[in-house]
Amino acid sequence: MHRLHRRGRRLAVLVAVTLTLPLTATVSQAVAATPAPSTSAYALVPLPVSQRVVAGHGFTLAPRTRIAVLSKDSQALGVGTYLSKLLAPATGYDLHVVKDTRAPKNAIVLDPNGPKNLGAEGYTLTSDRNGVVIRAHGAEGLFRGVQTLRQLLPAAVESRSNQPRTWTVSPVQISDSPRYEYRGVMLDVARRFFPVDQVKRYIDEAAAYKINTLHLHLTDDQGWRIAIDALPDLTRIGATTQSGFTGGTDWYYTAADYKEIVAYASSRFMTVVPEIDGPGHTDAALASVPGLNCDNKAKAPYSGFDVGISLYCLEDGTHTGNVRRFLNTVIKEVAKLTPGPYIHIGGDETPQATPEQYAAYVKAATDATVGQAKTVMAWHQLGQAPIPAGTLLQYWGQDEDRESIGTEKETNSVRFVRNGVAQGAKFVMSPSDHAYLDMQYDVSTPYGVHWAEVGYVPVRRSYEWDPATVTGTMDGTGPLVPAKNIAGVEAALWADRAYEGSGSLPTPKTNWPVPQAYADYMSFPRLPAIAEVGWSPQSVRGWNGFRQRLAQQGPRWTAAGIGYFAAPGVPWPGTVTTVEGTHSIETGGVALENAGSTSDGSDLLMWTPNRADAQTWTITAQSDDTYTLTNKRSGKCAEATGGPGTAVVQRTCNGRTAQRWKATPTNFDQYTITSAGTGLVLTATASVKGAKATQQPDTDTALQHWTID
Ligand code: TNX
Repeated sequence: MHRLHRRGRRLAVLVAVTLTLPLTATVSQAVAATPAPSTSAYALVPLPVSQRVVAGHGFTLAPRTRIAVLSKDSQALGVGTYLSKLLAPATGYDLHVVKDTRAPKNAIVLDPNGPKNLGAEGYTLTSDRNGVVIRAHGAEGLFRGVQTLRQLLPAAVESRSNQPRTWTVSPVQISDSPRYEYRGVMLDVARRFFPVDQVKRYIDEAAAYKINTLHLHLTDDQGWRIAIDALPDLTRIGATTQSGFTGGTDWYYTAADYKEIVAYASSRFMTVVPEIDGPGHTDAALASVPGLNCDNKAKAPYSGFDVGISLYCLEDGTHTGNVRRFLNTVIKEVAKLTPGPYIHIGGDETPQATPEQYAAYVKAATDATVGQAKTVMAWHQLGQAPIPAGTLLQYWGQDEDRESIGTEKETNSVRFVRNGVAQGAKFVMSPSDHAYLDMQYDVSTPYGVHWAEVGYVPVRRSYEWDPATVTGTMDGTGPLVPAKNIAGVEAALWADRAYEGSGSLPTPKTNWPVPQAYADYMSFPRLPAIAEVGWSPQSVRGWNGFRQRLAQQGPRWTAAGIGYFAAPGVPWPGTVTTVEGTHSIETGGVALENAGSTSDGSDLLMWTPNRADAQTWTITAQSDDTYTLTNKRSGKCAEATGGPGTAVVQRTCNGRTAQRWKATPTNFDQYTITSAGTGLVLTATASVKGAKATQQPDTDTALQHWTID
C-alpha cells in the first residue's frame, strides 16, 4: 500500500477503536479521546435509506448458528451459501445453510418473500440478540442486504485467514433500497489485460458496495480481448499488444473465460456489459482484419499511449459493407455469450470521422445489436447520430461542458447529449471529473492522468456530485438530462496509462503495477464514493458524514488485502492530524492557494484541490501558540490586515502578528483559523474555484471551517 502514513500525519499508538461502534459527530477529532457512545448510526457505505441503532448487544455468531433461507428458490439458497462461504475464513465457522418455512431464533434468516414494494434490490435488516433477519422481494435484495450485514460485523471478518474472536452483528433496524437501478464500474481490460482471477477479485470488491454492473471495455487500439470463433485473427494478432507491452499470446478471454466471468458476476448479482468500441479505438481490429482498412492492408498492432488514432474505413459502400458484416459477426457471438441486456458499442473519440461516416457506423452497430435483441449502450457521442429509442448513453462530460451550456460556445458533448435526450435515450452518468477512476487523486499520487479540466479527482470530488444535476449549468439548474431519463452511475477505470508517473510517457525504468494493484489503488476509496452516489438518497448524503464512515472501511480493506490509497481528509483509524507540518488547507471542497504567484501582496484564493506547491502550506508553531502559514511555491507567509472582507494575501515572512494565526478545532476534524492581528477568521467567499480567501467575523459558518490535512 502506498503512503499510508502521509506527510503531516502521524501514526499514533492508540487503543484499538471498535470499528463497529456507532459513529459520533466527533469520533476522530482527537482520536486519542475516547469516542463518546452515540446512537446515531453505524459506519455503513453506501448509507442506507434509514437505520435505527437498537439498544442491546446484537447477535453473536456461534459455530452452530444456522443460515435459514425461507424459500426453496435456488438463487435465494445461493445467497445463503455465499454468506456462509464469506464468513468461513475469518470466523473459522462452517455455518450451515438450511431451508426453512418459518424463521427460527438464533439464526441468520434470509427471507425472499418480502413485499413487492421493496423492489428488486431493496431489503430490510434487523439484528438483535436473538438473531438477524434480512427480508427482500427475491434473492437479489437478499444479496444486497448481506453486503450490509458484512459491515455490521467487525472489520476482521474481511480477513481470509482465521481470526479468533467473538463475532457480533451490531443491533440495528435498517430499511434500504437504491436511488438508481444501474450502478456500474468499468474495467479497461483492452489497454491493460486483467486475467480472469483479477477480474473476479474486482467483482467481489465492487459487489461489497452494491455495484450491480460490470462494464468490460473489451476492445481498443491496444488490444482485442475477446475470442471470436469466426474471426480467430482478432485475438491471434489483435491481442498481442497492450498499452506498453508487446508479444502476448494469451492476453484475451476465450469464450470459456468470458462465460466464467459472466457466471461469477451473476453469482454476485452483477450484470456484465461487454463493450466493442468503434468506429475509433479500433487499431487492434484494423491490425487483424485487412478489409476494415480503406487500403485493405492490415495496420500494425499498436502498443502506445495515444487516443483518437484509428477509424474503421467507412468511405465507400464496399468497406461500409465490410464493417457491417464484421460487426454482425462479432456482436452476434458476443451477444450469445452475454445474458445481460446491453451491448456497449463505444462511439467515443473519433476525430477523423465525418458525420456521415460516424452515422454509418452507428447504423451498422445498432442494427447488429438490436438484431440480437440487445439494448444499445454507448458513450454519449452516439447521441449525435440517429439511435434506437431506449439506447443507454454514458455521459462522460465535465464541468467545462456544463459551463458552456446556453453560451455560444456550447461544447459538442452538450449538443450530443441534448440530441440523445431528444431521441429518447436514457443515461448513465460517468462525469470524467468525478467518476473517472484513472484520474490522479492529486499531484502526490503515483498513478493516473489529469486531463479533465480540473485535473485531479480527490476522494471528495468523486463523492460530491449529483447525477440529477451533473448535466445542468454550474448552479445545478436546467439539467440536459431529465431525472426520469437517468438510469444511474458508473465509475470508469481506464488503463491506457496504468504505471507510475503516468503524467508522462513510461521509460525503461517505469514501475508497472499488476493490474489488480492499480485497480485497488485507483478504486479505493473512490469506487465506494461513487457507489454511494448511485445508491443513497441525495438528501442523506454529505461529505463530513461520508468521510467518517469511509474511514471505518479502511480496516476492512486492510483485512481483505485491498491496497487502497489512504487519502488525506479522511480520518483513518490510527492516524491523527497534526496542525504543524505540511498541509493542504481546505474548506467546502476547495483549497487555499496563491495562484502560483511569487509576488508580495498577492491575494490568496480558492481552487480545486491538487496538492501542488501553490496549495501546499508549511504550518509552524510560534512561541505564543499561534502558527505561521508558509506557501511552498512562493516561500511567503499568509498575512491579514484591515477589516472584515479584506483579502488575505501572501508576503515575505517577517514574524509579525499580521502573519500569525490561531487554529481552533471545531467539529469533524476541522479548524477555524483566526488572525492574531485582526481577530477575524479565514473565510472562503464561496466553495468554487477562483473564490476569494478573505477574513470575516467568526459566524461559525461552513466556509470558516477548514481541514488541515
Ligand atoms: C478518454 S472518455 C477515453 C479513453 C481514455 C480516457 C483516459 C472516453 C469515452 N474515452 O479512451 O482511456 O479518456 O482518461
